[in-house]
Amino acid sequence: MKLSKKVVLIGHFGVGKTSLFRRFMDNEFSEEYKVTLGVQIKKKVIELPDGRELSMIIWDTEGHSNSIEDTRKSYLLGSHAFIYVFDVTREETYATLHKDLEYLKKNHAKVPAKILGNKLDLVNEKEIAQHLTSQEIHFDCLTSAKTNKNVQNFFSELAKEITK
Ligand SMILES: Nc1nc2c(ncn2[C@@H]2O[C@H](COP(=O)(O)OP(=O)(O)O)[C@@H](O)[C@H]2O)c(=O)[nH]1
Ligand SMILES: [Mg+2]
Repeated sequence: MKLSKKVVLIGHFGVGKTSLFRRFMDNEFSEEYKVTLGVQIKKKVIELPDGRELSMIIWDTEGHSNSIEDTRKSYLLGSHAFIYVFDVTREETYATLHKDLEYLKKNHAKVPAKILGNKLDLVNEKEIAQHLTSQEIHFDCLTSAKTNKNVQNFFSELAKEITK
């Protein structure tokens, strides 16, 4: 049977959702900022360590400026995982993290949400990790869509987790 999972990128505008999407899908990156309108959806077939094939259907949503509740409900429905992306250089992009996670838990209780701090290339990793921890921002991974740091690894781990 063909394995297929829907994974949705969410988070504030400009945090790098589309860049992570492009990096993962096509190994490309651009400095140019083009706002995503609505959603773009692409499939990538990856091979799991046990030899099975997984179709990861990634939804790159336009994001929000205020709260996850502004995201269209239909984007979130039927997901197997959420990737909540924030920008490590912009505090306002993780200020609503706790509230947004609560919303997801309440409305999509069974769907795992991964927290990803992006634009790691712009900061010192150790310092930012300490800062986030002191702010009680718990993250699963820190990435750079620009340098590709931790991106492929993050998606591989996620693929394993949602197919266990
Ligand atoms: N330095 C750096 N810039 C990034 C990174 N990821 C995205 N950007 C830049 O941040 C801006 C917003 O990125 P985008 O992917 O469109 O964000 P989105 O609105 O969340 O989809 C663009 O100018 C990107 O080039 C990163 O890891 N490092
Ligand atoms: Mg985008």
